[in-house]
Amino acid sequence: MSDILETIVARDPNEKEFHQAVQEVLETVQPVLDRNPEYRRSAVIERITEPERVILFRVPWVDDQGQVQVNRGFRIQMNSAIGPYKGGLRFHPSVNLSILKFLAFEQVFKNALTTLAMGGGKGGSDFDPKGKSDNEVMQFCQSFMSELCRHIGPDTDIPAGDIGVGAREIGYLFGMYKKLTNEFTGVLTGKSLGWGGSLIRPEATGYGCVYFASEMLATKNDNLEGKTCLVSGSGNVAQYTVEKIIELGGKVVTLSDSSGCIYDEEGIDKDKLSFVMRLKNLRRGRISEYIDKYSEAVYTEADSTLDYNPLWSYKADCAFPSATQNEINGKDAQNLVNNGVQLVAEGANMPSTPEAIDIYLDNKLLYAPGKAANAGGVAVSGLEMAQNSMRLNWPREEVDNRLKIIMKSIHQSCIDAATDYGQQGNYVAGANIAGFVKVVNAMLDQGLV
Ligand code: NDP
Ligand code: 2IT
Repeated sequence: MSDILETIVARDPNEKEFHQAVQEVLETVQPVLDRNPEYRRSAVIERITEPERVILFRVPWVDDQGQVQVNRGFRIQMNSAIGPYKGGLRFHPSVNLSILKFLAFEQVFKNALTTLAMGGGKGGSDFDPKGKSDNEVMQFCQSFMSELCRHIGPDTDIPAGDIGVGAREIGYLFGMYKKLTNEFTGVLTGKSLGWGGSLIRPEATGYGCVYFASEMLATKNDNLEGKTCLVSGSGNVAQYTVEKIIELGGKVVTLSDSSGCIYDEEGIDKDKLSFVMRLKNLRRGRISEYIDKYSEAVYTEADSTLDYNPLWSYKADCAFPSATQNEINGKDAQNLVNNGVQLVAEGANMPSTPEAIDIYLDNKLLYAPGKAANAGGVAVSGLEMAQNSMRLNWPREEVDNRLKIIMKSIHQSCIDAATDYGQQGNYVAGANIAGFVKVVNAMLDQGLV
């Protein structure tokens, strides 16, 4: 297997996030390959690690000063064996091919776990929406969609949100797609409720992650009531993770953004969460403003000279990383263990480094990798597609119930696949193996395409 990874690294030596995601999957699916020699003969690893198509394009737009700006746009159409490409768009200055390939690769397995018919894709731009006016964001989104529109469609590729892409951006992207194609179709998910969106889609990733955590705790006859929880980030995923933890009787004591983190020993209650939602979603402010309103909380500025993140060194029972990739390193993971954390459920994609994951597994934590724990978001996107196709809207309870059933089913698939391959309780192995087998079998059925 290491020879395949070596070839992948040699081919694209600068794609370290992609290599990290591939390495984790390759290590855990080795026993599947050993049991199925056909997989080797059919070069399934070489095929599943190579995107079906990579689209890279120029995105020119005019800022409010009349200055022309140029960003780079991407769409990685990774794998369509079990359905049309599906996955979010990320707008963040750090976006590059490596980050989007890792996200698209993870998406393939995640989508397979949801039980719905969705292949994997991811896209985005190095455009930074922070500090831009609504007009600038619209100009950018329209230019971005003027190229992307020819590559997507409701049965081909259905983008959605991710970091930096929320309801506002989806609205501008959808408007431009509709104008250019003269079609009102479910080509994007995460739409607003009045024009094709699904109830529970905004909540789905955070709620789903907490449902998954509850399933893991239930295997130990435990639940979230009275548990102290660390949550990172303060965007879409973090906000609804906090909302559901509060509802289930847990106490959340941290939130963050890229500038720093807050610690509120009393717990972030419903009122404080409403303040954070208004601050982040309407005013687009910084989390540091939390302590102006709630002076009992402490704010710690992010410090890139530190080799750990202070957010992960508070005493707690559970951790829900919900910001970005590699936000928990080995030292952070050790801090979590030393401070009593027994459960890590990843709302973000690949937030833990390989060293951190080893520490969770060595210490027998209940650890849910992102591709299982945060699959609720894309799952409800799949339900949004289904509603769009039927031209119907399901009520809130119906979507939430389906989300619960899907998260339960993903949890069970992880347990079953891990057990089948002698890795009881290892959700990393379980998620990778269950997703891999489903996609690879579909690829083999469909021949060499
Ligand atoms: P948002 O843009 O709503 O929020 C992102 C949050 O993470 C912000 O608080 C942001 O802070 C912080 N953040 C982003 N980049 C960094 C960074 N490099 N360093 C530190 N903090 C950072 O995004 P989402 O909540 O939608 O996404 C969060 C994570 O969840 C991502 O990993 C995403 O891939 C994943 N995810 C999202 C899903 C969804 O449905 N939205 C579904 C499944 C996974 P700041 O404002 O300072 O940038
Ligand atoms: O990482 C993810 O699963 C998402 N950003 C959501 C993708 C989607 O299509 O809803």
